[in-house]
Order: sequence, then structure tokens, then C-alpha cells
Amino acid sequence: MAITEINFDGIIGPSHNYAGLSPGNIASANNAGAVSAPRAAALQGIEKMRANLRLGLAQGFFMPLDRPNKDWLDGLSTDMESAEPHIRAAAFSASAMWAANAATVSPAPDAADGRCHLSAANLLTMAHRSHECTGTHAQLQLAFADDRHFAVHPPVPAPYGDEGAANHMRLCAAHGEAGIEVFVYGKGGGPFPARQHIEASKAVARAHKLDPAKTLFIQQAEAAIAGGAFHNDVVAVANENVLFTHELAFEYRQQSYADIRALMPDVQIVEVPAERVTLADAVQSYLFNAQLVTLPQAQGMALIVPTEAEENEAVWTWLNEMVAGNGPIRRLVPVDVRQSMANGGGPACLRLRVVCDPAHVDPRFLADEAKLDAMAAVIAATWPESIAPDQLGDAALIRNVQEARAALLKVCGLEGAL
Ligand code: SUG
Repeated sequence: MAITEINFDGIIGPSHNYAGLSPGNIASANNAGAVSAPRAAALQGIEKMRANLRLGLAQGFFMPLDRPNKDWLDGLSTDMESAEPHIRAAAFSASAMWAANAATVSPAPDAADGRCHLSAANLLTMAHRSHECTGTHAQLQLAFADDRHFAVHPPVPAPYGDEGAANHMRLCAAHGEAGIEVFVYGKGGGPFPARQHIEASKAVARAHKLDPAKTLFIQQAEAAIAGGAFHNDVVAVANENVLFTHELAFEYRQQSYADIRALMPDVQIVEVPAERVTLADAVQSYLFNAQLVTLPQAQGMALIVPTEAEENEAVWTWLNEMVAGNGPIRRLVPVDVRQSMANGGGPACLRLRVVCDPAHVDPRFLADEAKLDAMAAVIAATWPESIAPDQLGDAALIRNVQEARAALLKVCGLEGAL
């Protein structure tokens, strides 16, 4: 089997809830205190994976992490019963579903040692995400255990914030060929934190043995962060030789484009002008938090967008004009991930792209229709139907969440492994 792009989706965990934990993430703030629907959420995620399989794409997944995180609570000398509400919510968060933040990935053709490198992200800017990296690192070590083909790195140390692939773009002629890697960091964000620090991006690039002559560090626009683009993947996405971006994504727009063109002369930059789609509409509709994928059999590229993009008139009009034109993006595929979207996580947030030979991955993390059926059955039978904010410390709910996860691990042959 040749090297290919596999999208690993984070399964939406049974503790999925709306606790308003991410300042700067507008959807998370707007939905704070709403009642969540973990079962429907996880089934939406499964359907997204199914749709990708049917497009002929390779699909993998990651298990939800064990929540509440008892080790983290132990470290804080507390537990779910006595913790303050914000600590309780942070310990219970299902935020590991957003696998684009699990790690940064550099495929083998880009690395000097010919291995695919993955660095677990420390996610240290947000308390509820800062304790994901232990479980995530362990899971990556298991899924990509074959060290002839993979190198899995631990998170970059504090105080340098790293949010993984959400702030990283790779451009190349084809997935299996060497490309250029673009790390997007933040400096200021008005009232909101810039979560990706340049020191972390540089550390990851060094760990991945990237060629400095083919690596760029570009600054995200402060106005984009202030406008709710807490990760670069809210305003830009790349695939092969195409960069699909909002006009206001980068602080130094022309210079950034020139730097990219200098390293990759045949890059196609598809820019959405702010006068057609405002930054606010881009953040609300998440048209850039799309999976930009290359379809098999030379069908060109498709943009897998959240249904919210279809409902925003300015966005949908622009997208339809785009696919009707002569550009590289030929098809729009809306998917319903509303439960995740209400916490600021679109189709692209839910997946980590790993370009590698699927034969080298632990097969327990690879999806096919039958496995998705089995997973959906477990989710339908065990995931809580709803979670209200005042339920987070509830002993019966905690038991339900733990048992549901255990049932999923079991059906995937991962019992006791994570
Ligand atoms: O880190 N939301 C996530 C959404 C992550 C989206 N990922 C990418 N853009 N790649 C975040 O802000 C909200 C949780 C809550 O409020 O309960 C949250 O963590």
C-alpha cells in the first residue's frame, strides 16, 4: 500500500458538555451552560467518518480519554466531589475529541530521517486542555508504535504553548512527495490569548528534522484571533498544492504569500475576500474549518464543510461560485457536526491528518464500515443522552461515562491498552 493521507477522527467522548471553558472561542462562550447531547454528538462524528469512507478516503480514529481525569485531580489534591466547579468541568471535559489539536504531524518525505514524526501538543493555554497530552501521547505511541516508520515525541515543555496541527499547514505536489511545512503562530489576540507560541513551533520543526529551507513560520493576524479564530484552522486550510484562506488570516498577508510562493512556485492560493465573507461570518460558519481532501481517481479536491456553512447565505453563495469556477476545489460536502460546532469544533478540528502507509499503523485505530457499525451500536447503547451543567459531579453520570468508554475500548480491541 502506498503512502496516503489518513484522517484520524477523535471519537466524541461520553462526557461531552458545554462548560464555556475556552475564552476566545465564540461558540464555546455562547453555548456555555447549554444542555449537551453526547450520544447524538458521537453519532454525528461516526456519520462524518462514514461519509469520508464512502468518498474513498482512508479513515482512522482515536479513543476518548478517561474522564474525569483522576490523575489531574489528584495532582490538584482534590476530587470530583469537592473540586470547585471550574476545576470539575476541566477534569470532565471531552475536549480530546478535537484531534487536530492532538499533535503536529510531519510525514516521512519531509523529515531528514525518513520517518513520520508526531509531536503531542501541550495545549497549555486552556486548563481543561492542558491535561490531555498525557493520554494523547500514550495513544499516539500505541497507534504509531512502529519506530522504523514513526517517531512520536512528547509535548514541548512549558511555558511555550503548542496546539498541534490546527496551526500547521503542509503544501506539496502530492501527499507522498516532500513538501513545505508552514507553522502559524500567534503574538497578540486583543482580549484573547494567542495559543500557539513561535518557540513551540520551532521546537516541533527541529524535533521533526525538517529542512529549514523548506519550513516557514508565519504570524497569524491579531485581528483574526481577536475575531474568534483561536486556531489558524478557523481561517485557513491547506491540501497538497492548495491554500484556501480568508483574506484576514495572516498578519503580514502579502509577505506570507510571497514567502510561500518562493518555496513553492506552483502553489494555488484561493483567497476569500473579506468584502464577500466577513471574518465574523467565517468564524460563525466555519467554512475554513473544513476538510480539504483530494478525492481518489483524479476527481479533484472536495471541501467537507459543516452544515452551518450551507446556512450562511454569503458563505454558501461564495462557495458555490468557487466550485463552479475553474479553481482546484471541485466539490462541497456538507456534514452535520452541530454538537461539536457548538463548542467551536468543526469537521477539521475533529481530525488529525497523518500521511503514511496504513499498513504501518496499529490496525485497531483504522476504520471500516463494519467497525463503525459496531462503534455506533456501543455509543447508542451506552453514551449519556444529555448532560446539563449541574450534573458534572453526579456520581451516576461519572460511572456511566467511565463504563461507556470502557465498552468502546472493548469493541475496538483496546481494553486495558489505554
Ligand atoms: O480548544 N473547544 C475547543 C475547540 C477546538 C477546536 N479545534 C480546532 N480549531 N482545531 C477549544 O477551544 C470548548 C469546551 C467547553 O467550553 O466546554 C473547547 O475546548
